[in-house]
Amino acid sequence: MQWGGNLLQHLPTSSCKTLALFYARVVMLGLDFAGKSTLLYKLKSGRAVETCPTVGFNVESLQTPCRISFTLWDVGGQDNLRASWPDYLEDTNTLIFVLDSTDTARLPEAMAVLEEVLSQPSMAGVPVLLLANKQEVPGALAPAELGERLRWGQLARRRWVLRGCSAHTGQGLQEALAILGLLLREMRTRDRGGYFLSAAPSPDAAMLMG
Ligand SMILES: Nc1nc2c(ncn2[C@@H]2O[C@H](COP(=O)(O)OP(=O)(O)O)[C@@H](O)[C@H]2O)c(=O)[nH]1
Ligand SMILES: [Mg+2]
Repeated sequence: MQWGGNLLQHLPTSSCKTLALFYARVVMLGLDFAGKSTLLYKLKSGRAVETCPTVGFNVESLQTPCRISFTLWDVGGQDNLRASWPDYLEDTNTLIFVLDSTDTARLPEAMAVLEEVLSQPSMAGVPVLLLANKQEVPGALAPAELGERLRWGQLARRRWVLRGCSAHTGQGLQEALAILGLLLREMRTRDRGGYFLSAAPSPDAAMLMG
């Protein structure tokens, strides 16, 4: 189940060929234990590696399927580390926010933290890819169920997409990368004075919004 429609079918088949290459900065945040570091290394190496709590950050260079190169910053999510998050947010092209779909008890905390991050001046207009991780766990909240619990404060003011995934099995990760590529490309269009924040979004824009 996905939230925001099947974006991949709306990707023009020619988009990979016509894409100008550029280098982007993507920051990945979320509560501790959401699975951020596991996601980072699964994306980098294809393997589910054992992680320990991140103190500071991890960073890797990756590519979207359309060959947009980006650095993915995985910043420690423990309570006492969150004060440093604003230091990482300057010049962020897209935020990935990871949710633990099995941790309904901490969902309100995750939403409050997301809201605070998005209220930083440097995050104005920055699109958000919400990853509902740990989908392979029986009883995990489906993305649509999570979507119904999302707060609409800062999210309503920007492009966002919610997808389910599993850093353990790799389920949903290629789709997530493809969507990330779309968001980065649109962000770039906006920076060039394109349609991204215009009053009448494109049909794809409508598909992307939750
Ligand atoms: N079942 C399951 N466990 C996961 C998944 N992703 C991460 N984990 C586990 O969740 C725990 C926290 O992962 P970690 O990547 O360190 O979380 P972080 O604090 O957000 O960086 C670890 O025990 C991971 O093995 C997933 O997709 N499914
Ligand atoms: Mg970590």
